Amino acid sequence: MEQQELLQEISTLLQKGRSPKVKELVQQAVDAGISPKVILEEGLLAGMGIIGEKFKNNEVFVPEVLVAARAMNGGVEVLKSRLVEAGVETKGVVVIGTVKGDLHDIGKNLVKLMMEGKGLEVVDLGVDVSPEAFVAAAKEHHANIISCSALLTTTMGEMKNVVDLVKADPELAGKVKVMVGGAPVTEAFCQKIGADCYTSDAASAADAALRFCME
Ligand code: B1M
Repeated sequence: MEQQELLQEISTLLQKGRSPKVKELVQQAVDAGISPKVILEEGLLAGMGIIGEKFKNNEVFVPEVLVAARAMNGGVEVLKSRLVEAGVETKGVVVIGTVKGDLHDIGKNLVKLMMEGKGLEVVDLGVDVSPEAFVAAAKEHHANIISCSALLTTTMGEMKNVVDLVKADPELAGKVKVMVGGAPVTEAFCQKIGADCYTSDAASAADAALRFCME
């Protein structure tokens, strides 16, 4: 199969939620020498983008989106070791999670992967994480950064609660940076809530986190 055809097939099968087949084709693409970044962006994320549009237009519903998400995670799993450089020493600690009330975790998982690839230790709190849990974990793990993901306009406000709790805490204020991201989040929103950094994608989130840890 040609490179473009293979990437197209990965996107199509992801949309159909065919997880084992997606994994198989991602492996085939890796073996064919296609870069993991291209496989991620032009195969997996392209397919997820189409599902997102169809979801918005009520052409597909939650069950279809869920199986597509599972296939996306399956594909990312195959790419994982190639996106993460092996054996890099820890350069800082990041506590990451999807905010309270929000169950979307694909973007958050990508951010985690990219940060690990930069040699950062990432403590993943999962989804539906309360501001208190972010703060408690940052203290427990002596984190440099709290990284919050939100995919819903109804949950992104939780990021302000995280920022406010950090600022009110003498142990964390001025020491722990709060980074925010996710589809509805913007630079303007980041500034409005007083967070330290917004990035639009996982790779730039990892670059920014590393910069903070090197300061
Ligand atoms: Co949901 N969902 N969903 N969903 N879902 C969206 C977000 C939506 C935009 C779809 C739509 O209507 N077009 C819409 C939100 C509308 C809004 O708020 N304005 C929506 C809705 C409405 C819902 C439900 C309410 C649906 C319902 O039940 N009626 C429900 C809510 C559940 C809840 O959270 N409480 C729901 C449920 C679900 C599923 C469970 C079915 C599934 C999630 C499965 C999972 O994550 N394990 C799902 C999915 C998959 C989506 C879409 C289709 C895809 C999201 C995704 O994974 N994208 C999404 C539509 C869309 O976004 N086009 C949609 C791929 C991912 C890589 O992108 O997460 O944006 P993203 O991450 C990017 C960047 O944003 C950035 O890096 C990544 C790329 O490099 N980034 C960060 C992310 N986090 C970061 C953190 C950082 C930095 C960068 O920190 C520093």
